[in-house]
Amino acid sequence: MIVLITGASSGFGEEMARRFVRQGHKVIATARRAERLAELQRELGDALLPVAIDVTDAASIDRGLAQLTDTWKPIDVLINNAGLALGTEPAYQCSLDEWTTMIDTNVKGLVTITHKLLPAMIERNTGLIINIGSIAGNTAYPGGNVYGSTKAFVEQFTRNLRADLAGTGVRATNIAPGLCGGTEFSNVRYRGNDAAAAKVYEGTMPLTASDIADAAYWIATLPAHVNITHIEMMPTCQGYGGFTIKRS
Ligand code: 8X3
Repeated sequence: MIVLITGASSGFGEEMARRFVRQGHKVIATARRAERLAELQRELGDALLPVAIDVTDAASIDRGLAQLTDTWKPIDVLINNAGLALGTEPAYQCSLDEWTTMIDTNVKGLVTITHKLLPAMIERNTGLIINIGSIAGNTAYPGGNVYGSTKAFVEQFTRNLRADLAGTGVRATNIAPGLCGGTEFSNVRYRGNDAAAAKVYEGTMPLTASDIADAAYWIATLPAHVNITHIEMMPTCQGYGGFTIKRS
């Protein structure tokens, strides 16, 4: 298989790249940070092709895809992993710039690269798009505001892809993880406040990037007639809360 992964310079993306390469597949690892991708290639060898792409910039996606030689062009799996959360403040205290950054990456970036790769999958009548969503796309929580909404988009976009793709050989999946540690996710969300980020995982055994890679690899290696549409993953220490009622 040839697998293109966005946001492959760290976290889930990096771990998924390792998983697919170690299982004998080829990975096009994309991210903005070219030096991190080069490091990953030194670790994994020539089965990993580093391509610097900023998914928020359509021209950058075009430039990256134009670098692919014929042997790398028939992409079997697109993993839309690039994404981020910024902040946990209530909506009325948030920065519009941060909201826009999340929408640009989690929504616009994801649909742009999908739009560019989907026609070739349809033409070959085979392909799989794995979108990385979040439990925040299905469950509202204080401070989730735009982050959760972008992930709700990912959920519904995946379902709507299924609606259009039924009867073609192309599959689509949303993996929606809950609390997941060992990545930069919370450090980014808390804007570099590593102590606040670490607190998120205190006293828990969260999911790890390896757990997400397990799910992605399982989904990608199922028989061609099986489509996992949505998979929600939580660590066993996590569950659902109730509704909030503020009483005066
Ligand atoms: C990551 C999970 O709970 O921080 O998407 O929103 S959560």
